[in-house]
Amino acid sequence: MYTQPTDRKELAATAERAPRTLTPEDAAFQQRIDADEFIEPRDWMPQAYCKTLVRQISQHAHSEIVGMLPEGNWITRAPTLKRKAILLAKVQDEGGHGLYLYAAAETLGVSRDEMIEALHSGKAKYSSIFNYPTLTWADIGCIGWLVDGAAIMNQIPLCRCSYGPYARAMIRVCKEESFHQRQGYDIMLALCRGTPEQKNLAQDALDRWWWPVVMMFGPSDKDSTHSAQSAAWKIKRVSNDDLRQKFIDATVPQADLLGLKIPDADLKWNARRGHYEFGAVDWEEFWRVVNGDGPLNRERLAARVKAYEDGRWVREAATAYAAKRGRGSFDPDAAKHGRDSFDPDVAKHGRDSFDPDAAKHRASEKVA
Ligand code: FAQ
Repeated sequence: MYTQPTDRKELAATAERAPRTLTPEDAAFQQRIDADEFIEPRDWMPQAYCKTLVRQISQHAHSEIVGMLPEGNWITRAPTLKRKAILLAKVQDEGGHGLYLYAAAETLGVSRDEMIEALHSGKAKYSSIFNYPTLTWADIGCIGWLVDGAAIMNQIPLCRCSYGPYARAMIRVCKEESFHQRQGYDIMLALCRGTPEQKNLAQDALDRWWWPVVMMFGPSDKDSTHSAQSAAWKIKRVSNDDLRQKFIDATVPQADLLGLKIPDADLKWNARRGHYEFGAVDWEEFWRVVNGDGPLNRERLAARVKAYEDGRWVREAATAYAAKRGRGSFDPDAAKHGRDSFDPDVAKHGRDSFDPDAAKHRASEKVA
């Protein structure tokens, strides 16, 4: 789907050292941005633009993949078969989002291995929200309702971001997130219409998730290091604080409908501003979690590293198979276009040596 221009290989590494004087290329690039043109992988771009995108898109991809863990924790314990099937599909969707995003970042010349290494070594960030535990089934409702709700609020403007592959990936992601948000709200609705114990579970989950979700939008605009430049490049179309406000304005009526109380004593409608006022965010907690010391940071990273190690044999087998077929490495593009599509019969019985006996046996299996 995406090409990988090799001349970008060094861009991310050298961007910070690049002089910040405005060259004619920089000016022409900014004109394209100002004219709302999409920037495509083979187009000229400033090194710092490339580096910012690699940072943001890869962190976004890591968030999707790490984000599978808290909900994955409940697949075996979903209360009904229907809820289990829905949750399985949702968690699988998040894995898919991670893959679109890694592919979008690869168009900038960074490899999947480099990105995964940065995640596993703790160098790359992922969203703070996924370092909190899922203690009850109501937490799964809150993740869909609030975490996916916040993710959509942040990602809809990204559908118009200036980098084409990222913007296009976001369109599909947002459609799926919108379904995820509704399924979360549906869980909350069922709990709030249930027994008093069920409603208490819903309130308890909201009490624990509300502030971490409010923090998800990132530091306040005055403390945000990347916002000004990202806005100038139209990577960011709406600021962290504006998105946070939009999210709170949209979510308070939803909580009212559920009959739940948002855990913020300072929350009140300001008719003059047309917005809700809200209490102070605990930024110390935010930075503690971002910097690796949240409730489950270590467990989340350890789970990702283990999954990577457990899957090593699959990658090795795919590479060995590709080498046997005359290529050095597994080519996902070829696999997608069916040139080497997986054939379970061949995998089971081996293509290279024809064994008439085995063939006869297979035929009789089919007849029986
Ligand atoms: N967590 O200068 P800014 C989802 C870092 S997807 C951790 O404002 P920027 C789907 C930031 O990286 C959720 N770190 O940065 C799902 C920077 O550090 P750096 C993820 C954070 O980039 C649902 C530093 O603070 N979504 O939930 C966070 O301009 C359910 C300074 O901040 C995206 O990634 C944080 N919350 O704005 C999956 C969307 N906030 O890199 C499963 C794309 C900030 O200099 C289940 N990303 N930091 O070391 C963005 O829109 C932006 O990157 C922001 C941050 C808005 C997150």
